[in-house]
Amino acid sequence: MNKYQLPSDSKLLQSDFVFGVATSSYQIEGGVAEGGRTPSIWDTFCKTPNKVDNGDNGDVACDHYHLWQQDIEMIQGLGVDAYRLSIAWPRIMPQDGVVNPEGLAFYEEIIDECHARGMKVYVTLYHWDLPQYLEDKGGWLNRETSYKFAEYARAVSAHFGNKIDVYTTLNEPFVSAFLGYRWGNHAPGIKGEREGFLASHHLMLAHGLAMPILRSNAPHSKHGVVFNASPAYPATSKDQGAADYSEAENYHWFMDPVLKGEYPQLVVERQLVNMPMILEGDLDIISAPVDYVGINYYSRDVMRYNENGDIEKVIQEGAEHTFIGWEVYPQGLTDLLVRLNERYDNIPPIYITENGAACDDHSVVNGQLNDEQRVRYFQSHLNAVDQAIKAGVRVDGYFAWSLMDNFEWAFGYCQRFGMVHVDYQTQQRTLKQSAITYRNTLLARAEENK
Ligand code: IFM
Repeated sequence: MNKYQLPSDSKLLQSDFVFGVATSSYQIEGGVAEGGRTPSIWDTFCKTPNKVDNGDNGDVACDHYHLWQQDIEMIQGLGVDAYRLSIAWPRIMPQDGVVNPEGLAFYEEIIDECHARGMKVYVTLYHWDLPQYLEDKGGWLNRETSYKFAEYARAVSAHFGNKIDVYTTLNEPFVSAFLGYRWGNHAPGIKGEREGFLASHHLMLAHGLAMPILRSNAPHSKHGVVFNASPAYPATSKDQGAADYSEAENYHWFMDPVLKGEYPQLVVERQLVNMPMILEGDLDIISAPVDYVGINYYSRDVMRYNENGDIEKVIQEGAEHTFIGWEVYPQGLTDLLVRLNERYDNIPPIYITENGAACDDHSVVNGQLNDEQRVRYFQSHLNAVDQAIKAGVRVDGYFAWSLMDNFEWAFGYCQRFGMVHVDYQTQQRTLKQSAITYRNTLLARAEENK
Protein backbone atom coordinates (compact mmCIF):
# COMPACT_ATOMS: atom_id res chain seq x y z
CA MET A 1 0.00 0.00 0.00
CA ASN A 2 1.31 3.39 -0.98
CA LYS A 3 -0.64 5.50 1.51
CA TYR A 4 -3.32 5.06 4.15
CA GLN A 5 -6.76 5.55 2.62
CA LEU A 6 -9.19 7.86 4.34
CA PRO A 7 -12.59 9.07 3.13
CA SER A 8 -12.32 12.47 1.45
CA ASP A 9 -14.54 14.05 4.14
CA SER A 10 -12.34 12.75 6.96
CA LYS A 11 -11.30 15.30 9.58
CA LEU A 12 -7.95 13.51 9.66
CA LEU A 13 -7.20 14.96 6.24
CA GLN A 14 -7.56 18.53 7.47
CA SER A 15 -4.41 20.43 8.30
CA ASP A 16 -5.45 21.21 11.89
CA PHE A 17 -5.63 17.51 12.82
CA VAL A 18 -2.26 16.74 14.46
CA PHE A 19 -0.30 13.75 13.23
CA GLY A 20 2.76 12.70 15.15
CA VAL A 21 5.04 9.97 16.37
CA ALA A 22 5.82 9.15 19.99
CA THR A 23 8.73 7.87 22.09
CA SER A 24 9.80 7.97 25.72
CA SER A 25 13.09 8.78 27.43
CA TYR A 26 14.14 5.47 28.99
CA GLN A 27 13.00 3.49 25.96
CA ILE A 28 15.24 5.28 23.47
CA GLU A 29 17.87 7.51 25.08
CA GLY A 30 20.63 5.37 26.56
CA GLY A 31 23.38 7.60 27.94
CA VAL A 32 22.16 6.65 31.40
CA ALA A 33 25.30 7.82 33.17
CA GLU A 34 25.92 10.87 30.99
CA GLY A 35 24.99 14.53 31.30
CA GLY A 36 24.65 14.28 35.06
CA ARG A 37 21.77 11.76 34.98
CA THR A 38 21.45 9.48 38.00
CA PRO A 39 19.67 6.08 38.07
CA SER A 40 15.93 5.68 37.77
CA ILE A 41 13.88 2.78 39.08
CA TRP A 42 14.16 1.18 35.64
CA ASP A 43 17.97 1.12 35.79
CA THR A 44 17.69 -0.70 39.10
CA PHE A 45 14.92 -3.04 37.94
CA CYS A 46 16.80 -4.05 34.80
CA LYS A 47 19.80 -4.99 36.88
CA THR A 48 17.71 -7.26 39.10
CA PRO A 49 17.90 -10.84 37.77
CA ASN A 50 14.87 -12.27 35.93
CA LYS A 51 12.89 -9.06 35.74
CA VAL A 52 13.42 -8.18 32.06
CA ASP A 53 13.49 -10.65 29.17
CA ASN A 54 16.98 -11.60 28.11
CA GLY A 55 18.44 -9.41 30.89
CA ASP A 56 18.04 -6.37 28.61
CA ASN A 57 18.36 -2.81 29.90
CA GLY A 58 18.20 0.79 28.70
CA ASP A 59 21.92 1.58 29.08
CA VAL A 60 22.28 2.18 25.34
CA ALA A 61 18.77 1.57 23.91
CA CYS A 62 18.57 3.47 20.57
CA ASP A 63 21.47 5.70 21.63
CA HIS A 64 19.20 8.66 20.99
CA TYR A 65 21.22 10.57 23.59
CA HIS A 66 23.95 10.79 20.95
CA LEU A 67 21.95 10.34 17.74
CA TRP A 68 19.12 12.75 18.50
CA GLN A 69 19.97 15.14 15.65
CA GLN A 70 19.66 12.48 12.97
CA ASP A 71 16.52 11.17 14.70
CA ILE A 72 14.81 14.56 14.63
CA GLU A 73 15.75 14.95 10.97
CA MET A 74 14.22 11.50 10.33
CA ILE A 75 11.03 12.49 12.18
CA GLN A 76 10.70 15.61 10.07
CA GLY A 77 11.16 13.44 6.99
CA LEU A 78 7.98 11.58 7.94
CA GLY A 79 6.00 14.78 7.42
CA VAL A 80 4.50 14.80 10.91
CA ASP A 81 3.14 17.89 12.65
CA ALA A 82 4.44 16.98 16.08
CA TYR A 83 6.83 14.83 18.06
CA ARG A 84 5.78 13.39 21.42
CA LEU A 85 8.73 12.67 23.72
CA SER A 86 9.30 12.41 27.44
CA ILE A 87 11.80 14.02 29.78
CA ALA A 88 13.81 11.84 32.14
CA TRP A 89 13.19 13.15 35.65
CA PRO A 90 16.63 11.95 36.88
CA ARG A 91 18.33 13.99 34.13
CA ILE A 92 16.63 17.16 35.36
CA MET A 93 16.80 16.50 39.10
CA PRO A 94 19.65 14.03 39.61
CA GLN A 95 19.52 14.60 43.36
CA ASP A 96 16.78 15.70 45.66
CA GLY A 97 16.29 19.46 45.26
CA VAL A 98 19.05 19.88 42.65
CA VAL A 99 18.27 21.07 39.11
CA ASN A 100 20.79 19.96 36.48
CA PRO A 101 21.39 22.58 33.73
CA GLU A 102 22.96 19.93 31.48
CA GLY A 103 19.76 17.91 31.55
CA LEU A 104 17.66 20.94 30.64
CA ALA A 105 20.10 21.82 27.85
CA PHE A 106 19.80 18.33 26.31
CA TYR A 107 16.05 18.64 25.92
CA GLU A 108 16.23 22.29 24.92
CA GLU A 109 18.35 21.41 21.91
CA ILE A 110 15.84 18.75 20.87
CA ILE A 111 12.90 21.10 21.30
CA ASP A 112 14.63 23.90 19.39
CA GLU A 113 15.52 21.50 16.60
CA CYS A 114 11.92 20.30 16.31
CA HIS A 115 10.68 23.87 16.15
CA ALA A 116 13.32 24.84 13.60
CA ARG A 117 12.05 21.94 11.48
CA GLY A 118 8.44 23.07 11.82
CA MET A 119 7.23 20.46 14.32
CA LYS A 120 5.45 21.02 17.62
CA VAL A 121 6.62 19.25 20.76
CA TYR A 122 4.40 17.28 23.11
CA VAL A 123 6.37 16.62 26.27
CA THR A 124 5.51 14.07 28.93
CA LEU A 125 7.04 14.76 32.32
CA TYR A 126 6.65 11.26 33.71
CA HIS A 127 6.91 8.19 31.52
CA TRP A 128 7.88 5.84 34.37
CA ASP A 129 11.53 6.74 35.07
CA LEU A 130 11.23 7.77 38.71
CA PRO A 131 14.57 8.80 40.26
CA GLN A 132 15.87 5.92 42.35
CA TYR A 133 16.62 8.29 45.26
CA LEU A 134 12.85 8.87 45.54
CA GLU A 135 12.08 5.15 45.39
CA ASP A 136 14.55 4.74 48.23
CA LYS A 137 12.17 6.87 50.28
CA GLY A 138 9.09 4.85 49.28
CA GLY A 139 8.53 6.03 45.71
CA TRP A 140 4.86 6.40 44.81
CA LEU A 141 3.86 4.81 48.12
CA ASN A 142 5.13 7.96 49.80
CA ARG A 143 2.79 10.96 49.50
CA GLU A 144 5.85 13.18 49.52
CA THR A 145 6.70 11.94 46.00
CA SER A 146 3.65 13.79 44.65
CA TYR A 147 5.14 17.03 45.99
CA LYS A 148 8.55 16.12 44.55
CA PHE A 149 6.86 15.69 41.18
CA ALA A 150 5.36 19.17 41.51
CA GLU A 151 8.87 20.53 42.20
CA TYR A 152 10.17 18.77 39.10
CA ALA A 153 7.26 20.12 37.02
CA ARG A 154 8.14 23.57 38.34
CA ALA A 155 11.79 23.22 37.32
CA VAL A 156 10.89 22.10 33.78
CA SER A 157 8.13 24.61 33.17
CA ALA A 158 10.05 27.52 34.74
CA HIS A 159 12.83 26.82 32.25
CA PHE A 160 10.85 26.03 29.11
CA GLY A 161 7.59 27.92 29.70
CA ASN A 162 5.54 28.19 26.51
CA LYS A 163 8.36 26.69 24.46
CA ILE A 164 6.85 23.28 25.14
CA ASP A 165 3.69 23.33 23.06
CA VAL A 166 1.83 20.64 24.96
CA TYR A 167 2.67 19.37 28.43
CA THR A 168 1.60 15.95 29.72
CA THR A 169 1.98 15.32 33.43
CA LEU A 170 1.80 11.51 33.46
CA ASN A 171 1.79 8.76 30.89
CA GLU A 172 -0.48 5.84 31.82
CA PRO A 173 -0.73 6.11 35.62
CA PHE A 174 -2.45 2.68 35.51
CA VAL A 175 0.82 1.09 34.40
CA SER A 176 3.00 2.99 36.88
CA ALA A 177 0.70 2.14 39.78
CA PHE A 178 -0.58 -1.34 39.01
CA LEU A 179 2.28 -2.94 37.07
CA GLY A 180 4.85 -1.21 39.27
CA TYR A 181 3.34 -1.49 42.77
CA ARG A 182 0.46 -3.99 42.60
CA TRP A 183 1.56 -6.83 40.34
CA GLY A 184 5.30 -6.16 40.36
CA ASN A 185 6.05 -6.88 36.70
CA HIS A 186 7.38 -3.34 36.15
CA ALA A 187 9.78 -1.24 38.21
CA PRO A 188 10.04 -1.03 41.14
CA GLY A 189 8.60 -4.56 41.23
CA ILE A 190 6.37 -4.27 44.31
CA LYS A 191 3.43 -6.65 44.74
CA GLY A 192 0.47 -5.66 46.88
CA GLU A 193 -3.17 -4.72 46.37
CA ARG A 194 -3.09 -1.83 48.84
CA GLU A 195 0.22 -0.64 47.45
CA GLY A 196 -1.19 -0.48 43.92
CA PHE A 197 -4.13 1.67 44.95
CA LEU A 198 -2.01 3.88 47.20
CA ALA A 199 0.50 4.50 44.41
CA SER A 200 -2.36 5.33 42.04
CA HIS A 201 -3.73 8.01 44.35
CA HIS A 202 -0.31 9.59 44.81
CA LEU A 203 0.24 9.60 41.05
CA MET A 204 -3.07 11.34 40.45
CA LEU A 205 -2.29 13.79 43.25
CA ALA A 206 1.06 14.50 41.59
CA HIS A 207 -0.77 15.30 38.37
CA GLY A 208 -3.16 17.65 40.19
CA LEU A 209 -0.41 19.43 42.12
CA ALA A 210 1.54 20.05 38.91
CA MET A 211 -1.36 21.49 36.92
CA PRO A 212 -1.50 25.03 38.40
CA ILE A 213 2.30 25.26 38.31
CA LEU A 214 2.38 24.34 34.63
CA ARG A 215 -0.43 26.77 33.84
CA SER A 216 1.29 29.60 35.62
CA ASN A 217 4.72 28.97 34.03
CA ALA A 218 3.38 28.15 30.56
CA PRO A 219 0.09 29.99 30.16
CA HIS A 220 -0.01 29.59 26.37
CA SER A 221 0.79 25.88 26.29
CA LYS A 222 -1.78 23.11 26.61
CA HIS A 223 -1.80 20.91 29.69
CA GLY A 224 -3.24 17.46 30.28
CA VAL A 225 -2.62 13.84 31.12
CA VAL A 226 -2.46 10.57 29.19
CA PHE A 227 -4.35 7.37 30.05
CA ASN A 228 -4.17 3.89 28.58
CA ALA A 229 -7.64 2.44 28.06
CA SER A 230 -9.03 -0.81 26.72
CA PRO A 231 -12.78 -1.07 26.31
CA ALA A 232 -14.15 -4.26 27.85
CA TYR A 233 -16.76 -6.58 26.37
CA PRO A 234 -18.66 -9.38 28.12
CA ALA A 235 -17.76 -12.91 27.02
CA THR A 236 -21.43 -13.94 27.38
CA SER A 237 -24.62 -12.11 28.25
CA LYS A 238 -24.04 -13.10 31.90
CA ASP A 239 -20.70 -11.32 32.04
CA GLN A 240 -21.70 -7.67 31.58
CA GLY A 241 -20.82 -6.99 35.24
CA ALA A 242 -17.33 -8.40 34.68
CA ALA A 243 -16.79 -6.12 31.69
CA ASP A 244 -18.13 -3.09 33.57
CA TYR A 245 -15.84 -3.74 36.50
CA SER A 246 -12.85 -4.21 34.25
CA GLU A 247 -13.36 -0.79 32.70
CA ALA A 248 -13.96 0.76 36.11
CA GLU A 249 -10.69 -0.48 37.55
CA ASN A 250 -8.54 -0.15 34.45
CA TYR A 251 -9.36 3.36 33.44
CA HIS A 252 -12.35 4.95 35.17
CA TRP A 253 -10.33 4.67 38.38
CA PHE A 254 -7.72 6.98 36.86
CA MET A 255 -9.90 9.23 34.69
CA ASP A 256 -12.88 9.84 36.98
CA PRO A 257 -10.90 11.75 39.63
CA VAL A 258 -9.60 14.10 36.93
CA LEU A 259 -12.80 14.50 34.92
CA LYS A 260 -15.47 14.00 37.63
CA GLY A 261 -13.65 14.78 40.87
CA GLU A 262 -14.49 11.36 42.37
CA TYR A 263 -13.38 7.75 42.33
CA PRO A 264 -15.78 5.22 40.73
CA GLN A 265 -18.09 3.56 43.27
CA LEU A 266 -17.75 0.14 41.60
CA VAL A 267 -14.07 0.07 42.51
CA VAL A 268 -14.45 1.71 45.91
CA GLU A 269 -17.00 -0.96 46.92
CA ARG A 270 -15.09 -3.96 45.62
CA GLN A 271 -11.70 -2.78 46.89
CA LEU A 272 -12.83 -1.33 50.22
CA VAL A 273 -9.96 -2.86 52.19
CA ASN A 274 -7.44 -1.55 49.68
CA MET A 275 -8.60 2.02 49.50
CA PRO A 276 -5.84 4.61 49.87
CA MET A 277 -5.88 7.45 52.37
CA ILE A 278 -7.55 10.33 50.52
CA LEU A 279 -7.15 13.61 52.36
CA GLU A 280 -9.74 16.35 52.28
CA GLY A 281 -9.14 18.52 49.24
CA ASP A 282 -7.19 15.87 47.28
CA LEU A 283 -9.97 15.36 44.75
CA ASP A 284 -10.32 19.12 44.23
CA ILE A 285 -6.61 19.25 43.45
CA ILE A 286 -6.78 16.25 41.09
CA SER A 287 -9.82 17.55 39.22
CA ALA A 288 -8.24 20.81 38.08
CA PRO A 289 -9.45 21.39 34.48
CA VAL A 290 -7.30 19.90 31.73
CA ASP A 291 -7.04 21.20 28.16
CA TYR A 292 -7.02 17.75 26.60
CA VAL A 293 -7.02 14.09 27.47
CA GLY A 294 -4.53 11.72 25.84
CA ILE A 295 -5.68 8.16 25.11
CA ASN A 296 -3.33 5.28 24.40
CA TYR A 297 -5.16 2.44 22.69
CA TYR A 298 -3.81 -0.94 21.63
CA SER A 299 -6.51 -3.59 22.10
CA ARG A 300 -9.70 -4.58 23.89
CA ASP A 301 -10.49 -6.91 26.80
CA VAL A 302 -13.14 -9.65 26.73
CA MET A 303 -14.10 -10.46 30.31
CA ARG A 304 -16.05 -13.11 32.19
CA TYR A 305 -16.74 -14.42 35.67
CA ASN A 306 -14.97 -17.73 36.28
CA GLU A 307 -16.35 -20.59 38.37
CA ASN A 308 -15.12 -18.89 41.58
CA GLY A 309 -16.90 -15.68 40.68
CA ASP A 310 -13.60 -13.93 39.96
CA ILE A 311 -13.25 -11.71 36.92
CA GLU A 312 -10.88 -12.90 34.23
CA LYS A 313 -9.84 -12.12 30.70
CA VAL A 314 -10.84 -14.46 27.88
CA ILE A 315 -8.31 -14.91 25.08
CA GLN A 316 -9.98 -14.63 21.69
CA GLU A 317 -8.70 -17.77 19.98
CA GLY A 318 -8.95 -17.44 16.23
CA ALA A 319 -8.81 -13.63 16.22
CA GLU A 320 -5.79 -11.84 14.78
CA HIS A 321 -3.11 -11.02 17.34
CA THR A 322 0.15 -9.09 17.15
CA PHE A 323 3.52 -10.61 18.06
CA ILE A 324 3.17 -9.44 21.66
CA GLY A 325 -0.12 -11.38 21.89
CA TRP A 326 -2.58 -8.48 21.82
CA GLU A 327 -5.77 -8.92 19.79
CA VAL A 328 -6.14 -6.61 16.80
CA TYR A 329 -9.54 -4.98 17.36
CA PRO A 330 -9.95 -1.57 15.68
CA GLN A 331 -13.67 -1.37 16.47
CA GLY A 332 -12.57 -1.15 20.11
CA LEU A 333 -11.00 2.24 19.47
CA THR A 334 -14.24 3.65 18.04
CA ASP A 335 -16.25 2.11 20.88
CA LEU A 336 -13.83 3.41 23.50
CA LEU A 337 -13.96 6.98 22.18
CA VAL A 338 -17.75 6.91 22.00
CA ARG A 339 -17.98 5.48 25.53
CA LEU A 340 -15.66 8.18 26.91
CA ASN A 341 -17.69 10.87 25.21
CA GLU A 342 -20.83 9.50 26.81
CA ARG A 343 -19.33 9.01 30.28
CA TYR A 344 -17.79 12.44 30.77
CA ASP A 345 -19.81 15.62 30.35
CA ASN A 346 -17.82 18.18 28.42
CA ILE A 347 -14.82 15.93 28.00
CA PRO A 348 -11.95 18.05 26.66
CA PRO A 349 -10.57 17.32 23.18
CA ILE A 350 -8.91 13.93 22.90
CA TYR A 351 -5.55 13.11 21.34
CA ILE A 352 -4.76 9.51 20.52
CA THR A 353 -1.32 9.78 22.08
CA GLU A 354 -0.33 6.18 21.32
CA ASN A 355 -1.54 3.47 18.97
CA GLY A 356 0.52 0.79 17.31
CA ALA A 357 1.53 -2.82 16.98
CA ALA A 358 4.51 -4.99 17.94
CA CYS A 359 5.32 -7.23 14.99
CA ASP A 360 7.85 -9.96 14.32
CA ASP A 361 9.96 -7.80 12.05
CA HIS A 362 13.54 -8.46 12.94
CA SER A 363 15.36 -8.41 9.65
CA VAL A 364 15.86 -5.79 7.01
CA VAL A 365 16.41 -7.26 3.53
CA ASN A 366 17.98 -5.08 0.86
CA GLY A 367 17.19 -1.99 2.89
CA GLN A 368 13.50 -2.88 3.13
CA LEU A 369 11.14 -4.27 5.71
CA ASN A 370 7.55 -4.93 4.73
CA ASP A 371 5.69 -4.83 8.05
CA GLU A 372 2.37 -5.53 6.40
CA GLN A 373 0.53 -6.35 9.64
CA ARG A 374 1.48 -2.94 11.07
CA VAL A 375 0.41 -1.23 7.84
CA ARG A 376 -2.99 -2.90 8.13
CA TYR A 377 -3.12 -2.06 11.84
CA PHE A 378 -2.55 1.65 11.24
CA GLN A 379 -5.03 1.72 8.36
CA SER A 380 -7.82 0.09 10.36
CA HIS A 381 -7.20 2.21 13.47
CA LEU A 382 -7.10 5.47 11.52
CA ASN A 383 -10.48 4.44 10.09
CA ALA A 384 -11.66 3.74 13.64
CA VAL A 385 -10.69 7.28 14.71
CA ASP A 386 -12.50 8.68 11.68
CA GLN A 387 -15.61 6.68 12.64
CA ALA A 388 -15.53 8.02 16.20
CA ILE A 389 -15.25 11.60 14.96
CA LYS A 390 -18.21 10.98 12.66
CA ALA A 391 -20.11 9.66 15.69
CA GLY A 392 -19.57 13.02 17.41
CA VAL A 393 -16.34 12.61 19.41
CA ARG A 394 -13.82 15.43 19.26
CA VAL A 395 -10.43 13.95 18.45
CA ASP A 396 -7.70 16.45 17.59
CA GLY A 397 -4.69 14.28 16.88
CA TYR A 398 -3.08 10.87 16.43
CA PHE A 399 0.42 9.76 17.43
CA ALA A 400 1.83 6.47 16.22
CA TRP A 401 3.61 4.34 18.81
CA SER A 402 6.36 4.22 18.13
CA LEU A 403 8.75 6.20 16.00
CA MET A 404 11.33 3.42 16.18
CA ASP A 405 11.93 0.03 17.79
CA ASN A 406 12.97 0.54 21.39
CA PHE A 407 13.25 -0.93 24.89
CA GLU A 408 9.82 -2.45 25.50
CA TRP A 409 10.03 -2.52 29.31
CA ALA A 410 9.81 -6.05 30.79
CA PHE A 411 9.93 -7.49 27.25
CA GLY A 412 13.28 -5.85 26.57
CA TYR A 413 14.22 -5.52 22.90
CA CYS A 414 12.43 -8.60 21.55
CA GLN A 415 9.18 -6.68 21.01
CA ARG A 416 9.43 -4.14 18.19
CA PHE A 417 6.81 -1.40 18.05
CA GLY A 418 8.70 0.88 15.66
CA MET A 419 7.69 2.25 12.28
CA VAL A 420 11.44 2.51 11.91
CA HIS A 421 13.62 -0.56 12.38
CA VAL A 422 16.62 -0.22 14.69
CA ASP A 423 19.61 -2.51 14.31
CA TYR A 424 20.85 -2.51 17.90
CA GLN A 425 24.35 -3.64 16.86
CA THR A 426 24.97 -0.75 14.46
CA GLN A 427 22.24 1.72 15.50
CA GLN A 428 21.23 1.83 11.84
CA ARG A 429 17.67 3.14 11.35
CA THR A 430 15.58 1.81 8.42
CA LEU A 431 12.11 3.01 7.53
CA LYS A 432 9.67 0.09 7.51
CA GLN A 433 6.80 0.06 5.03
CA SER A 434 4.44 1.43 7.72
CA ALA A 435 6.62 4.54 8.07
CA ILE A 436 6.85 5.03 4.32
CA THR A 437 3.07 4.71 4.09
CA TYR A 438 2.61 7.22 6.97
CA ARG A 439 4.98 9.63 5.25
CA ASN A 440 3.21 9.33 1.90
CA THR A 441 -0.14 9.94 3.56
CA LEU A 442 1.06 13.05 5.33
CA LEU A 443 2.92 14.47 2.34
CA ALA A 444 -0.17 13.95 0.15
CA ARG A 445 -2.34 15.61 2.80
CA ALA A 446 0.01 18.60 2.97
CA GLU A 447 -0.10 18.91 -0.80
CA GLU A 448 -3.93 18.80 -0.82
CA ASN A 449 -4.14 21.42 1.93
CA LYS A 450 -1.75 23.88 0.25
O1 IFM B 1 5.96 0.94 25.00
C1 IFM B 1 4.81 1.24 25.70
C2 IFM B 1 4.79 2.70 26.10
O2 IFM B 1 5.90 3.04 26.86
C3 IFM B 1 3.55 3.01 26.90
N1 IFM B 1 2.37 2.55 26.25
C4 IFM B 1 2.33 1.21 25.73
C5 IFM B 1 3.57 0.95 24.88
C6 IFM B 1 3.55 -0.49 24.34
O3 IFM B 1 3.54 -1.39 25.38
